[in-house]
Amino acid sequence: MAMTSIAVQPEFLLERILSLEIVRVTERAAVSAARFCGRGDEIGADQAAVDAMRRELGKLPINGSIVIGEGERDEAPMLFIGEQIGTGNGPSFDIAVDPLEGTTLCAKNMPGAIAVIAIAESGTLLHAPDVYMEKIAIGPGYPKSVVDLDAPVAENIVALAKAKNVNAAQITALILDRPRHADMIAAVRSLGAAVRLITDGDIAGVIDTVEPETTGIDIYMGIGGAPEGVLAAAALRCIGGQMQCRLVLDTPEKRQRAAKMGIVNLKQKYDTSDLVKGDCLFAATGITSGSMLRGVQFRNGIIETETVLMRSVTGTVPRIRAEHRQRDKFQLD
Ligand code: VTB
Repeated sequence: MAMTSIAVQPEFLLERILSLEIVRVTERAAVSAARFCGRGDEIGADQAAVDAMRRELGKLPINGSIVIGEGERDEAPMLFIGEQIGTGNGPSFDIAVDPLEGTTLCAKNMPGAIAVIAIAESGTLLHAPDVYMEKIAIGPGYPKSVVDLDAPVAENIVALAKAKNVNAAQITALILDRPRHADMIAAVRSLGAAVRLITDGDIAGVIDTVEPETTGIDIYMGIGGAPEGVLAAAALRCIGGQMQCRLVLDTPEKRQRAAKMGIVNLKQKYDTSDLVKGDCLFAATGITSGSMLRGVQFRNGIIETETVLMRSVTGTVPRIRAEHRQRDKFQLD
């Protein structure tokens, strides 16, 4: 399909055409991974999601470059950082993917596994190595920098409560349940504030801060994966909210990898617009049902998916619940 045959002005290409295309990409990955839900096979689930996503991405009429993927070239055969993707016939885009965010959630059939993608103008996504990242995120409507990645935890909670016009005890922080966060969790609780712990899935965790009335989450804090950080930033770029991050480059080897990817200031504190510098699209399809998305349902020959799509240009967030009757298109065995 030649892009020129479609009557859309070039400036709307990203938004109008690719938005539906990327829904298909995450749907396919989610359905393929969903067949592994609860089977205890993390590797099989991930491979299925990667294969399906790679197959669909290959059909897109773009010059895509994987900026956030399955890993660095030497460790990932598919969707590795730097891989060129798409038909090669069309506009250039940076692509960030996490075909199966929450591999363990899927293998154990626990809530919140999702298939995720973000597409942005070429050269606008941070090329982050697959290392840890310190993160702090809050929803929209607060003054800029009301919380700060480098401020003490208690100070951030108190500042956020003040800006929200509530007591610190009414704040809920979402934190990955890891030993490395023990002090952070204690600091939040020492103010009487609540912590909601998650075992995995901090892309959804960051997104949860955008609608505190619905999710009950005011702030996300802690150390998670850098790839997940860039993907979460793409979502916030579309739907609002603030995020600050810093790569954790605690060994010479990691610093070298970061430098190789063009990161000059290894201690840089990034905000959303440093991680995603231009317009972007973000899509996520549920694999297992979670707070954000319903998981894939297989019933009576119909496969049901739910996808959330976000566009930075308009801030529009369609939710697409699809009933798929043509099972063949998923190439399931
Ligand atoms: C988080 C979480 C992911 O990795 O980024 C986490 O969002 C960080 O790594 O779902 P550790 O598990 O090593 O703490 C995931 O759990 C994916 O593996």
